[in-house]
Order: sequence, then structure tokens, then C-alpha cells
Amino acid sequence: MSYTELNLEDLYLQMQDDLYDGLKEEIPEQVQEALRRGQTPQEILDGGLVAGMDIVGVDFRDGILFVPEVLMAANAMKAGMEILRPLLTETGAERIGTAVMGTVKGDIHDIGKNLVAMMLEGAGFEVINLGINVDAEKFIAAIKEHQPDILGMSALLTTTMPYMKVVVDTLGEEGMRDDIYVMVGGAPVTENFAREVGADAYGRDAAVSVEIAKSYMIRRRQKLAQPA
Ligand code: B1M
Repeated sequence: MSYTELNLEDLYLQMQDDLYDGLKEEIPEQVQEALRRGQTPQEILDGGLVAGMDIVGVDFRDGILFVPEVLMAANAMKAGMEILRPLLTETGAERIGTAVMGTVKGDIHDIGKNLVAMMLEGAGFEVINLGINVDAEKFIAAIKEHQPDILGMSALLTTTMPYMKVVVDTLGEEGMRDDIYVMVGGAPVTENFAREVGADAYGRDAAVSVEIAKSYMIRRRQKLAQPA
């Protein structure tokens, strides 16, 4: 199908519909078409992909969609994100810091975490993405190996978000807590929850997370520049 005849609003509605239906072939074509029309990656995410996934989330909650359909929608979303990836990660900026990121143990949701990782890369961070179902030992081993400035944890389930505290506590036990800035995010996570688990910051969405990470790096650099 050619999407060139659709006006922009209808193109986004089509994208949301096709994402809902898990049409993995169509989504990249629509993303390309939106790019051709001068839309930014952020506009395409907000107007098409994330908006479509929000509708999927509501119908999943209400028992209208089931896991197989949601998985298809997730795969369609990932196909769209692959088109946007080079645009989100391309950076002329110098490397400003390193982040280790992962979705916590018991949780396999990775779309939001990957989006945050891509946008951090675009802002000049090196990101070591540990994937899904990451336990404290794996986080600690990666931090020891890569010495990142930031640890980013994602959780999408109310049952897995408490695991963030396990990781923060393990960092403390290992004597590493003061050396790293811990950021948490994911749909059920809140500012209060972040505080409760001992994180340094809560990232509401990818754009906000990048801003928080960048301003932390500025503060850190200023602190290091001060005479002892
Ligand atoms: Co899941 N699922 N799911 N699911 N799923 C939710 C989370 C749910 C809210 C759906 C619902 O009922 N409405 C619900 C959780 C309910 C709860 O805990 N209270 C749920 C459930 C119940 C489940 C299963 C248990 C279902 C089952 O098996 N019966 C199961 C759990 C599996 C497991 O993890 N052990 C399950 C499985 C799945 C799929 C595999 C089918 C698929 C995941 C595919 C994948 O990720 N590869 C899936 C999906 C797609 C969803 C929904 C529909 C969409 C999530 C998503 O990708 N959103 C979701 C509904 C929802 O969230 N409304 C749902 C788009 C993404 C861009 O947003 O992830 O929020 P989000 O990320 C944002 C911010 O949160 C933030 O920035 C991102 C970009 O702006 N952010 C961070 C995220 N991580 C961050 C980390 C940071 C900073 C910011 O660190 C610095």
C-alpha cells in the first residue's frame, strides 16, 4: 500500500491501527513516510508508535487483547524503532558519560528501556545495555567491568519493581553505592517509589531521563573540577 495519499493525521492513525494489529511489515514503511514528510523521530514516537502502544496497553488490561497479540504489536513497534535507531543514536557530540542499563529480574519488557538507551546514546552516552531479566549480580559485574557514571533500571510490572531496591541495596553492600548515579523508570514507577528504593532519580520518559542524565554529568564534572 502507498501511504503517500494519506494526510499526516491519517498516516499516524494508520500507524496506530497497524501497530495494534501487529503488522510488522507496514510500520517501517509508515515511519519512513513520516520521516520523508519532515517529522522528527520524537514526533513519530509520540504520534504513532507510543500512541499505538498505549491503545494496546488499555485493551490488554481490559482483556480485549492477549499476550500473543501484544507480542505482535511489540514486534511491530520494534521494527519501527529500528528505522529510528540511527537517527536517535547519531551524535556529533563528544562522549559525555557511560551508562549501564537493564530491565530488572523477572521482567521481560524492553521497549521503553531500549528507547531510553537509544536516546542516551544520541545524547553522547556510551550505553551498555544488559537486556531483560537482569539480576543484581549481573548489574554489579557490569558496573565493575565498565565503571559507568549511571545505572538505569527499568521495570514494567508492579511485581518486579521492588527488585530495584535489591540492586540498590547490593550496590551498598559492595561499597559501590556512592560511586554511581542510580536512575529508575518504567510505567508503574513513580518519583516516590524511586526515593523509597534509594535511587537518585526517576525518569518519567526517555526525553526526561536524558535531561536528568545530562544535568547529572554537568554537576559531576563541576564537582570534580573544584579544588579539594
Ligand atoms: Co506486559 N504488561 N505483560 N507485555 N505490557 C504491561 C506492563 C501491563 C501494564 C499491561 C496491562 O495490564 N495494562 C501489565 C502490568 C500490570 C502490573 O504490573 N500492574 C502487563 C502484564 C500483566 C504482563 C504479563 C504478566 C502478562 C501475562 O503473561 N499474563 C507478562 C509479563 C512478562 C514478564 O515480564 N515476566 C507481559 C508480557 C508482555 C509482552 C511480552 C507481551 C510485551 C512486552 C514485549 C517487549 O517489551 N519486548 C508486553 C507489553 C508490550 C506491554 C504493554 C502493552 C506495553 C509496554 C510498552 O512497551 N510500552 C504494557 C502496557 C503499558 O505499559 N501501558 C504492558 C511502550 C514504552 C515506550 O513505554 O515501557 O512505559 P514504557 O517506557 C517509557 C517510560 O516508562 C520510561 O521511558 C520509556 C519511554 O518514554 N522508562 C524508563 C522505561 N524504562 C525506563 C528506564 C529508565 C528511565 C525511564 O531508566 C533510567
